[in-house]
Amino acid sequence: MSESKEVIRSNCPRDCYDGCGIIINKVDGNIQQVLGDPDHPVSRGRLCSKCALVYNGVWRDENARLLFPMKRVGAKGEGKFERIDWQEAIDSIATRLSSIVVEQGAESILNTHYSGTLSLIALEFPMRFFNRLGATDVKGDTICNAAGHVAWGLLYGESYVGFDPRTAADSNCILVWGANPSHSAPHAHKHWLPESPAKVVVIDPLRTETAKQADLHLHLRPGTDAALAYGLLHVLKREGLFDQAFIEANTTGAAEIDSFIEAATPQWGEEITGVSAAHIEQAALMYGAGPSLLWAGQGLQRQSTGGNIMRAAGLLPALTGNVGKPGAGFYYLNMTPGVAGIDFEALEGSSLAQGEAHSIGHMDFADELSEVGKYRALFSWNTNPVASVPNYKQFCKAMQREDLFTVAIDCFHTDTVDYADIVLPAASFLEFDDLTFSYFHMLMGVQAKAQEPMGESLPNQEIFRRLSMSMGFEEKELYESDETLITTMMQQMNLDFDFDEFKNKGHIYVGDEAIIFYDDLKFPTPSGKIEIASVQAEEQGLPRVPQPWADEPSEPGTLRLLTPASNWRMNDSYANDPGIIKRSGPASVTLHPDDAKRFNILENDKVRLFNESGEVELVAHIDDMTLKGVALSYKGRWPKLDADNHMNVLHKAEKSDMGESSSVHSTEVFISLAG
Ligand SMILES: Nc1nc2c(c(=O)[nH]1)N[C@H]1C(S)=C(S)[C@@H](COP(=O)(O)OP(=O)(O)OC[C@H]3O[C@@H](n4cnc5c(=O)[nH]c(N)nc54)[C@H](O)[C@@H]3O)O[C@H]1N2
Ligand SMILES: Nc1nc2c(c(=O)[nH]1)N[C@H]1C(S)=C(S)[C@@H](COP(=O)(O)OP(=O)(O)OC[C@H]3O[C@@H](n4cnc5c(=O)[nH]c(N)nc54)[C@H](O)[C@@H]3O)O[C@H]1N2
Ligand SMILES: [Mo]
Repeated sequence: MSESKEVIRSNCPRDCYDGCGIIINKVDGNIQQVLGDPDHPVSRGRLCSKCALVYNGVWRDENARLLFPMKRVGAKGEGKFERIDWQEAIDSIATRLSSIVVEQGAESILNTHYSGTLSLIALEFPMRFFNRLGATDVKGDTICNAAGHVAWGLLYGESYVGFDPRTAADSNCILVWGANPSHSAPHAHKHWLPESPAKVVVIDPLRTETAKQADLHLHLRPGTDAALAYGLLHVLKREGLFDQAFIEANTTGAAEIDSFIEAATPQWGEEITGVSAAHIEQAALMYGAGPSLLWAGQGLQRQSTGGNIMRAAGLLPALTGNVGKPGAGFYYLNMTPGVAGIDFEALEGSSLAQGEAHSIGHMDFADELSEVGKYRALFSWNTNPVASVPNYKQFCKAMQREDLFTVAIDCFHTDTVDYADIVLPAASFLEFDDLTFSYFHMLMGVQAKAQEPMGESLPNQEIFRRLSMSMGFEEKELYESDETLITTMMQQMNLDFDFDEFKNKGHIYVGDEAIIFYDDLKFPTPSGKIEIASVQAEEQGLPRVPQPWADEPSEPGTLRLLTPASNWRMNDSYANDPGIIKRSGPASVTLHPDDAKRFNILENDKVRLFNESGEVELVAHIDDMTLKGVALSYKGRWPKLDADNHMNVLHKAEKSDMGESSSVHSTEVFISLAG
């Protein structure tokens, strides 16, 4: 009998800049392989190493996936559950929520969610339920990028559109500042950067693979970026590379930073940042040659003064006129669906909100949860907070409270699931139709259903339709079907074909040509200009202009611990895959050879990292890709797979200067040999 073969096009919905096109090969109705789509401009036939492993590994492994609703039968955190049926699960949640609403109000129900999947319906539709309920939102961006958004909001008026990467063809210089595409955007590292005619400058305390591939790497001391920005501006101004006409027409308050620029000589910059004066000169000339692009990474602002750093880095395009023309611009995040016309407010049902909206930030999450009686229920979906939030020890303790009714929705049996009273199994991106996007490239794609949901798992949106029903909610938006939602979004995007045709295409570009953002030189700030001096900032108790600040070097006995994106894990989503576990090895910390010598540490020694929050034991690696005084350990491991030796034990939950956001890369630790 001949085999029946089928090829399905889809797109990767992970929280990654790339947004790859995917091919799913089916034989006799079963998925054989998940590969990169050869016709997709980003993936070009290959997935990154991690996705190639897990999409052919744990994501399709029935033994690893959550298959049925369950209720807790052991202690919280123990991870012992018993299968129940969907109706019982949904009804028991609805009954409990309803009585909490009556007794204490819906704001005593916490909703934590983030970017486990970025497919639009599974990402946004559940918010209709929580808006209708009136739950307290744990603001997702405070774990990731809120400081940068606030900072560039003050400067440019917004930070949700940057440059269109297609414009790199017209660029002379790309400045990658505090991003590590070799891990966090592997295809941009492999294709987009090398293929652009532009010179590449990387600013990072680590000699990342992207830094190695660059024309110039500024190996700066962490937290000194604002000072470096002023050092670069000093050279640019001295060399006549400021665009005075642009500054006069399109910015406010430039004169107010003159004295800072004047004082920031390359020699001063070298002393403060550790980058040689010669490299500061060279980088400024490369950027100043223009047109130039600035890619500000999310690692850049995960600092105690991350907001000020982002504002200072953002001065470069403003003062050199690298805005609103081909090959020029600034980028932090592209809300591509918004550019394409999709109405986010409608998708997440903002109009269903009940009364005043309540929210807390991630840096307060553990404290808030520890306050007995304040919150009575916690929902966790599209996120695994036990593995990702600061103050790990305190957070786990709070999660053990018997009076906190906890519901976890995930595809896998994560550490967070272990603490749930009710566990609901989520269908994966291979198992339902949706739309996807890249937050870098101007690409929208389909997510195509390639198999039935595993076990009894359901897409997020269907879970919340059922919950709405059981709660007796009547608003019709809570019950809209996936078909209707997709049709509506495609209409908003003005597409002249249907979803079947979209599935054939796989993806579309928004705009036939590179979009030049801000070509009208209008900025959504109060003055309509780029606000170098900001009254809004002053009103928020922030400096009126970006300051040339730099963090003090670490105390002699301590190291600054950076925990950025790993090439093997997607946040904490892939940490349970056997192939990933094998390749990424045991939890380790990378130290500079001088630090290894200073603390008498040899390669592969077991070391103890500690601070007032706690301690962890890791294997030491020695490599001069870090700087003296800087330790590196990649994020995203599951605590339970590493005997609780988790980085976020050491992360104290201190807020950055803006947006109540994470300052995780400002963590200081002591080190000693273990045992
Ligand atoms: N030390 C340190 N900690 C950090 C960071 C750091 O740099 N250093 N970075 C922070 C950053 S930037 C972020 S964004 C956070 C991310 O932290 P998390 O939000 O915890 O990370 P994700 O891997 O995105 O978690 C997503 C979870 O969603 C699940 N999931 C996937 N698809 C679906 C679905 O369709 N439905 C449901 N219900 N679940 C699904 C996955 O299985 C996974 O368990 O971590 C933060 N934590
Ligand atoms: N493979 C993989 N890809 C991912 C993720 C993942 O976990 N794994 N996570 C996704 C998510 S949620 C996010 S938010 C993005 C994050 O991806 P990026 O935007 O690349 O941010 P990070 O990985 O946090 O950090 C990037 C770089 O910032 C550097 N950095 C740290 N401190 C400083 C500093 O003081 N100054 C400067 N200039 N640089 C500094 C780090 O050394 C690191 O190399 O990646 C996404 N893509
Ligand atoms: Mo993130």
